[in-house]
Amino acid sequence: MEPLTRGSSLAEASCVCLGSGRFLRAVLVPAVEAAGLKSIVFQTRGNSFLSMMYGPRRSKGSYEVDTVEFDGRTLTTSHPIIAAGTLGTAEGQKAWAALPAQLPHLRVIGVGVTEAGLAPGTAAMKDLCQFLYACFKADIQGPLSIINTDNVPGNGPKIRSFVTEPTQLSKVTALPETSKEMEDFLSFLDNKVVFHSTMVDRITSQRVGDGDVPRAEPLPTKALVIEDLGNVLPAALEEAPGVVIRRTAGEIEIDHSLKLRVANAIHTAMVYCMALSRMPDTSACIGHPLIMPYIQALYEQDIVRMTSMGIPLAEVQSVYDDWVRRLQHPQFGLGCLFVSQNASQKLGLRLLPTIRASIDAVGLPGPAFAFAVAAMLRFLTPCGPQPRLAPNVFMGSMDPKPQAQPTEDNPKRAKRSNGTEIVYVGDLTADFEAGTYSFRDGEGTVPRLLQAAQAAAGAVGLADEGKAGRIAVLHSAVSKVLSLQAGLDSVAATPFVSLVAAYYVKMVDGAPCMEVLRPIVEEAISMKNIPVSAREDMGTELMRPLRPGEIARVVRDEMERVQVVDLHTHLFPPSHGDLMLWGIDDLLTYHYLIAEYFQTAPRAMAPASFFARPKAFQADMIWAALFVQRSPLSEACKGVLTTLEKLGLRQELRARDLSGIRRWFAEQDPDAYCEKVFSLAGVKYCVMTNIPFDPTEAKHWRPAKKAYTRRFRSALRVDPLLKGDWETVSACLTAANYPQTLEGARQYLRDWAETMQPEYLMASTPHDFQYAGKEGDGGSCQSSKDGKKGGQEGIGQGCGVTMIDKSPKGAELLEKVLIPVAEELSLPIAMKLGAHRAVNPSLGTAGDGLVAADVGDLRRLCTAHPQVKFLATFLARVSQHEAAVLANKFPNLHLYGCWWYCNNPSIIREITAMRLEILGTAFTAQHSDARVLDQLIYKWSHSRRVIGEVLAGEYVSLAQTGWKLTREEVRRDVERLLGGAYEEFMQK
Ligand code: FIX
Ligand code: ZN
Repeated sequence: MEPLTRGSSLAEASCVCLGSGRFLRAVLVPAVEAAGLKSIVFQTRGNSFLSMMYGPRRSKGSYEVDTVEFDGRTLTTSHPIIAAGTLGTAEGQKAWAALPAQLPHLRVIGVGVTEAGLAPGTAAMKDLCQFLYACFKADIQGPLSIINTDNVPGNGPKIRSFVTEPTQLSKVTALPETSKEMEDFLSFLDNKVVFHSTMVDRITSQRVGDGDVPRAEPLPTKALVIEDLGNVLPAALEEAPGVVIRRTAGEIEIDHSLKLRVANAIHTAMVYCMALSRMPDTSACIGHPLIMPYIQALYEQDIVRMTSMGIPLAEVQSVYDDWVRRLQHPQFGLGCLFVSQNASQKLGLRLLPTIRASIDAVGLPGPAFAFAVAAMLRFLTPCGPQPRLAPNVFMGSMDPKPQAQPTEDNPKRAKRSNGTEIVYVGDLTADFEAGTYSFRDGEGTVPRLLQAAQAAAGAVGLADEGKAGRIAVLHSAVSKVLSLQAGLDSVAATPFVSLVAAYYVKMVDGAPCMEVLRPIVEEAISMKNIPVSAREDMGTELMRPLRPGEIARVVRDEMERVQVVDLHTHLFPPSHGDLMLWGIDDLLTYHYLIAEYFQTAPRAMAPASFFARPKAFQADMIWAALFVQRSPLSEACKGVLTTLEKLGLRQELRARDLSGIRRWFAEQDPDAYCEKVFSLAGVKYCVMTNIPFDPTEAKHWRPAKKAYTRRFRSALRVDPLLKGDWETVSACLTAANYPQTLEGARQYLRDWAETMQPEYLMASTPHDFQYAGKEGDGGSCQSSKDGKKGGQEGIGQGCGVTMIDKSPKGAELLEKVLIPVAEELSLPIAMKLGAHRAVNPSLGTAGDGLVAADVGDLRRLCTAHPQVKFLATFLARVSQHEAAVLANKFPNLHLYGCWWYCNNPSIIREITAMRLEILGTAFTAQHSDARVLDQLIYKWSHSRRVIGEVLAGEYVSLAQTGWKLTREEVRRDVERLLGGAYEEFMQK
């Protein structure tokens, strides 16, 4: 053995590692290195590590570790060590025994030998004992800390007992010569050596193509917890990243319980339903519409109850937050079937403590927890023919594949299938295509019990009269399993067992487990189901006065957490086929970017020829001009970057790889992707813009209304009315057999409102719009086109039914069609004021500009119609102040959002601050106006950040007056600003 770098000496080492496995290399050595300690690493068998360090690839005495960040970037770090050795050769053994005599500064002995090595009489324990004896002989003063990285609770005392047990001692090669020496050695172990208990945690695999380099997730908050009751560890170790030192007895047990009951339990609760739904890997939870809210419900309804053990909520919450983040690392998912092993045992270890805590506290754990147990039992139910397999191995079958067929409406939808049988561990296999898996569960007691119950239930029959009998048979099997495996046979547990049985029966009777889960999640989302006591636990934290220094962080958290209502978008659900815009080409051809492109486009690229080309061509042009030849600095460009980055496409973005980005989008299924976007963007629901005058859209409503998810609500858009575009209106009336009268137009709106069930009626005003007030109120309607007095001009009989012989103007149609219908149907009118359409007509939508609208129009409307509610947003920055003052005067007016040219961070900042100062929280801070689904991701992420910064600033100035604020109040205000105030206004 020789030092790896010239000029260094073995004597510099203060840490020796027995083993060279991933935890030692990716956790312990970097930790002691951060504390300024140098290490020697001995592998227990073979010589791969040794030859890497000394062989031709020898790289200045360091080995590498790859850390894959959450955004996909890989960070490679080098870790210098003093020397490396192996216990796999006689020579290495000798070097090992001779080492302590050369290490005057030895303080830490790392032991990483796998769980099997942690037993009495193993080679590893012998080697450790040998080494400690050599330390004793060398009179090392210590204290010596044994730090094990094998993650076995109570590992410190366990290793101590293995090392000191007599048979072990008798194996030490250089036996203590006399019994006196043996006594001295034992007292050395007692006095100079501390066997610390530890907990280690970092998911680590290996670099692709180079098994010698560990590839790890970012350091978790508690990568290495060490119990140090006697305070003997080198002090600097406490500062090392990922290291937590516990100095009070019992603390590390709490760390273990937290890991079991939060992280491990969540893994167990998710993998069975995921595997049954044919998801091979836990990372499929990322953006999944049901799995992530399910996890949240498990936590909020039950897991959080760890506070009853005296653990502060903040601690439980931080373990949960850390785990949820790690779970969503796209590159460190674990095989669902791999995690599913030893189900019954895990039921006892990971789920039972929480089930008991909830039963004790409120009598019944939440439905999500009952579902978790039911899904596990469904997984453990042998299904279909049972071929001859190894003893205690059974076959199960997954849920049927969802029936999503490509439709004409949705050509982008494509299904791929390439499943084959895989070995997921040892002799167990799965075929995600065929939907089968083999599994083992201890001695097979539970699967056999469930199998027998299935057979008995089958014999009772599926007929109606047999149904109750079947249910009783299955119910009693579930109850037996839970009493056998989890001791859940008390009277107190009965309601829980019944709930598990109810879900289980549904699943074995054919309901896919995701369908059983869906209503549970929906109910949890609506928060109805969170038990009162859990709310109380959380309440303590929510109601604690915040320190000024915490405000910014709490506001940021709450801003991230809130599910927003997006009250105006141009989005459509997947059921609307091509009307749903999504994906990279739609993102790049957003009209904001088209306008930006034409600012500098070559003369040869005339708008007409640009628009005549396919969308992909247009996207290529824009990509090249705005993202390759220039830096994408504008808000619209940055939006594309944020969106792609949040979708996990950072690598492609960095490589400016448009084809790679396109490939990624081509693989997405529109329905699943749509849910993913809503969940990534944190949008509860959005309001669409539904235009009955547009035939391509109208066909999705009539004759049969398309069904769409709770994510989409409708708004009935009537711009042609305010524009005074009687030509369009009357063409639509004629086509649909309505008379060309004002009453015809009103009936047309009533009928469409009946069809669309809109949230509100909506219109943007033309740039020359003028509204003078209500007839008879001293005001009059004026024409939108020529500014002449409107009144009854152009209409046969005012609001009557006579045919119209001249075109009515915009303000008149507002007054005589829109307002009466809004009043009659109690629908608010949403106004968008300040657009100047077609400033450059050749650019289409991209050619719309802005004017400073007359805020007085809105004032006159609010005055003239106090019984009608108006939602309003202005496009020009100059209008914002006057509008805020107006909203302060009229309870029937609600301001919303920073629209279009105001949707830039600098202007959002200014408008939001001004609105908060004038209106408090009685307004809606933002709407996205997204036209392309994916834009929800960036528009909301950017806005959350800016609005949060402004709000935090306002709170800090509140705090300066001595005003105490709680997280609950911050949460209430944030919810109000991003949807709550709108919903309150709508309820008014
Ligand atoms: O009138 C509107 O709803 C505007 O939002 C649109 O006309 C505009 O094109 C837009 O998309 C702005 O964001
Ligand atoms: Zn819009």
